Amino acid sequence: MKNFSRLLQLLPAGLLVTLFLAASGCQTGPKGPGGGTLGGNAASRVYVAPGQHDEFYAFMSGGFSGQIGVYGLPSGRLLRVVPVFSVDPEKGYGFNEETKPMLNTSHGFIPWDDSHHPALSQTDGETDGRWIFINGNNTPRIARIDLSSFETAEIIEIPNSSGNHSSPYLTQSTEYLMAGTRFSVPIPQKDVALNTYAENFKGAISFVKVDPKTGHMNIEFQVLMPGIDYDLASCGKKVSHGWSFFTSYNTEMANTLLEVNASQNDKDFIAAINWKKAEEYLAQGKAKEFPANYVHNIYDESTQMATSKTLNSVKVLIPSECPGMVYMLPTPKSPHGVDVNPTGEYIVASGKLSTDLTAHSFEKMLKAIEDKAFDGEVDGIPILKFDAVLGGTVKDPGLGPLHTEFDNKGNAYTSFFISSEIVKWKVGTWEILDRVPTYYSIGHLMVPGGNSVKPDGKYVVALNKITKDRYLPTGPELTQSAQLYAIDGDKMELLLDFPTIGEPHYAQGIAADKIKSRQVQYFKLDDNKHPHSIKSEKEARVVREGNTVRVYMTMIRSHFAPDNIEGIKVGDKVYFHVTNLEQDFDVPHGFAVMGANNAELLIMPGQTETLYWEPKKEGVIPFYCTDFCSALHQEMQGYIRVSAANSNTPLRSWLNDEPPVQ
Ligand code: K7E
Ligand code: CUA
Repeated sequence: MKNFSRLLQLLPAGLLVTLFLAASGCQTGPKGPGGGTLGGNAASRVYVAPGQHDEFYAFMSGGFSGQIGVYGLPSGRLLRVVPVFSVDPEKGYGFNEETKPMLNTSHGFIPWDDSHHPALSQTDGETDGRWIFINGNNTPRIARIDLSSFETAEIIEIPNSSGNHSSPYLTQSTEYLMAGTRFSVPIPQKDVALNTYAENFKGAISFVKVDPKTGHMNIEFQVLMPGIDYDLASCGKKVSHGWSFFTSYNTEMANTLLEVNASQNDKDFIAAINWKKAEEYLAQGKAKEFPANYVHNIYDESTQMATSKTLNSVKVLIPSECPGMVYMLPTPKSPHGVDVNPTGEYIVASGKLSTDLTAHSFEKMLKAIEDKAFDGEVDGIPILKFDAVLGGTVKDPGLGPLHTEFDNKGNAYTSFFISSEIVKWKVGTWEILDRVPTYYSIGHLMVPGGNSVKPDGKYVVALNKITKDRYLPTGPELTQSAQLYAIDGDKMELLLDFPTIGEPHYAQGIAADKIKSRQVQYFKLDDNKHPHSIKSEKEARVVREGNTVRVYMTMIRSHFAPDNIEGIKVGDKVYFHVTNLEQDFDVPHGFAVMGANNAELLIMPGQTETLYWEPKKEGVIPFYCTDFCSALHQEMQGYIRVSAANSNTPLRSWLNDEPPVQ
């Protein structure tokens, strides 16, 4: 490591960047399992016997898959993929009429996003198992997933933002989610020359309020920041509750060749925002109304439908008009992650191109503010003196630090992308205690509860960027992967490699007991307020209004009602409103129609979903259940007769008892 840090001091920024790239191309680290360095009992420590449950849930972002992967720890078994920003034909998400509105935005229907940072809801700084939030990076959005059903319940678009990366980071009782913009843009948007960046571009940081009962989100206010890139965030806790911290890069305000032009300054900033102060200014009417255009989608569990609402203004606070609300903490060099330790005192920044890790002290920050220990200002925001806020430095820890998590014994774990390792160090003494290699090139890492006031001290998960030779090759791209390490001893120990869905960025972990007890086993039919639900086979029917046909259908082991339908015509607009009458745990039925330009429906017990279909040709079209639900699952099928547009085939439907033709 010593040699690396000498190198870092000597090299210009552009070359450092080359090192970053090289790290991803030519890893030849020591081998783990198979290479002989793994302790003999590792297998037994991750073994969860058949029929047993894992101890923790791990929620991993899917990155460019736009989903969340749910795994058990320590086994690494994939339990579920929750579709969030991306359509999922397996579950019909984004294909059925009920969930399509979830993906509405001010740009129209968007079937995909890039999701990085899951955040479990917290109460008094501890994870509470109610919801998990996650960002959509590309078209700025935040989603809320209900952890009693593992379904996406709400998505709100973030206006004036672009690259919703430093998001969502929540306060200790989930009062707010922070959402900082990665790209600065003109606010409000307008057509300007790109070389007018310095005068025209700004960065919006949004404060999304969360209703403590329902979890519903709304954009309470935004803070209009200088036009730099806000990379990651973290909220204060305990002593620092009321503040939030955002790393930034590109304080150079470059708009081209950032890998060189945004790596010039010796220090960038951590923006410290006093959101309680911001609330006061908001209450005093200091905010300005800015035009905005954003969409808010909510899934209603009782009607089982999502609806979208468009909003058109947002309240904006301007730091120069709100003294005491924002300060800048100079931080070496292009910091990526910022992480507040469990006591709330230290704000740890991972300067990607810095030789050392920097921890700011919250107490010293308050003192520096009081003493006006300023070193200039930017857009009216005071810049605090670096030495006045510095709490400590971890010397020469490794190369390319990205993120830090904490355990319950006052230790910190930092991921190093270039040197491809996890380094354990002591908060307060700043000494390095241990290091382990990761295969390969770790990004985020996660200790269950590791960003809360009460971390667990058993495991750390490395979320890796590349796997190279670790798995059977599968064409040009190998599986994405994670690695599990034990951290309950003095030395970290590699226990397990396991593949992941999409590219995992951040993850969250929580004791299984906090989630297990909350689970919905089925939806009560009596509570089903879907406007097109039916509660029994007797109500099954087909109704025509002009060329719109609605099929009211039920499903129960092992038949549909009706299962024979006649009188559908070419050019009709057909809606199958299908209700699963089962009232039992784990009995979904599927519904698929030959040639429908759509996905299947996968309907949970007590739920109603709708498939839209436009028949294009005369003939007979089969439909069937896609989920093997009973010994007679294969018999769960039916027929639809499609007649010519001008035919007079009467509209009829039946199950077993064919009605007479009128
Ligand atoms: Cu470091 Cu998007 Cu949090 Cu990935 S980010 S690694
Ligand atoms: Cu229902 Cu198979």
